Amino acid sequence: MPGGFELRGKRVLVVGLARTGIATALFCAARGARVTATDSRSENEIGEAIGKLKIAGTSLELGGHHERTFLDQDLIVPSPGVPADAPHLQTARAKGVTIWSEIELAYRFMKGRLIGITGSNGKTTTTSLAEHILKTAGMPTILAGNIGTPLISCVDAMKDETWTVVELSSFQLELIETFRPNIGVFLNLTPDHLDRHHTMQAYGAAKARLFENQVGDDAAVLNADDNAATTYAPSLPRVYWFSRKHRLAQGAYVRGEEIVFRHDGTEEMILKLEDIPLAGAHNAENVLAAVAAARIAGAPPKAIANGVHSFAGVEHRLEFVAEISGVRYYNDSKATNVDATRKALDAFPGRILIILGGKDKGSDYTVLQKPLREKAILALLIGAASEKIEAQISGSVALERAETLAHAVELASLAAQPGDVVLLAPACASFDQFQNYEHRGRVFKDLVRQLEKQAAGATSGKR
Ligand code: UMA
Repeated sequence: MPGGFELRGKRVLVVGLARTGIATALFCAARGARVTATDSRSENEIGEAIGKLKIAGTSLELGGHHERTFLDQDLIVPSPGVPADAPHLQTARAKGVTIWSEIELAYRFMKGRLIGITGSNGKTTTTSLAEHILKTAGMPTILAGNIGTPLISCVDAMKDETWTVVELSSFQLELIETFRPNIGVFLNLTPDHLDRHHTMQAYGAAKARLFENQVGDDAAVLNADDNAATTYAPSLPRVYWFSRKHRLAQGAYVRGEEIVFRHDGTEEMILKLEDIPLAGAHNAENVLAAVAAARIAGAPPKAIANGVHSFAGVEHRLEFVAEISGVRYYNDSKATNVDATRKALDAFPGRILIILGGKDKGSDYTVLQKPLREKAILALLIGAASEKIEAQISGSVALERAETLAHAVELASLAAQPGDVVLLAPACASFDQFQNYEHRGRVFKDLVRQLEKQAAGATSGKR
């Protein structure tokens, strides 16, 4: 499907050597490119992956970036975590050096068909669910992208009949050129990453590049209930919608107690709302989006219903961890922005002890005041953003500065009563205290499991 690209003999600079950069550097080296790999971290900080790069013959520039290295290239591939307007990239761009994100490079080597899913929230759940449905329907699938597996590392496994379902972030989409999903899904747009994109307009525009190269038979799927996202509907012949609130001419929506899909004037019943195994209204939207994408891809209604029904949910997304002495603990570490936290609060009837904080992304936490007042009984603040969050939510809920996640879990377990919910939904990035949100979620789960063991020990001791 894509236009291809000859890497042999090309000078390629890979910036940032974590998951994306390592995979990209190895991919380019294996195809005969002259690869330089650079990272602001030192060799010791990066760890053992450096050995693989050395074996692959990659030149290394570690502990910082030099402008000269950026100018002397045919192609630069910055990792998603490297700002697209970083000074060295700007200088290279001005000198005419091509700068692509890893998904653009991967796209040029891909086989099969592609479903791309973006949005501020729900991406991970929708991407995992859409892939699970297609697999249930017997279609060969690959799951990749922002969800944690760089797309480029999956290219060699793709065949002509493969459906690759890829979660896409604004950081990845802002540096594409020809990247074109056969089905593009835009879930919603709420404030996030404003420290990187600066304005909502720039953030929305980066995400909307999803539809930019679509043609002919390609399909765009958008959320009819999200005013911000609807403004990005492209002028394609095949635009589909999904909605919890409205009947649609084309797409997936809720009719009474059922989800239906309407296409070319025909309405098909897909599944009952009660068969959705995920909590929260936002998850109903994610299901509608995944149903629409899967149906457009050709999955039969029965297989879609089976796929939704058998979906076990996603780690770190409103993930149930344990019930200890009548208190339920949930890990929503993936709630890295204010809107995701609002939705997490929404998913429970009340009496929530919430853990908030981490690395601030320029967010406005005042919008949490109302849901905290209505749903939470205690907010435990951790990490670098504690002071700002405290200033912006004080008065809406009882607050306590816990500083660390371990202390927050301990305080929550002491304060909670049977029937309460302890929820990690921090509204912030994790990088001040953790490697990433997955690490934060795993640490939370370990802490809760320790509590569980202690509680079990105390109970058996009493016998
Ligand atoms: N670095 C530099 N120079 C810089 C900045 C960073 O060298 O100026 C280096 C860092 O020292 C580090 C590396 O770059 O070694 C980090 O790169 P990265 O943050 O892109 O890390 P990856 O492991 O490659 O993860 C990226 C995505 N990260 C981000 O978008 C911040 C992962 O999404 C994604 O899963 C992975 O690629 C595979 O595709 C994470 C994320 O937080 C989950 N995404 C955001 C979100 O979901 O909200 C968009």
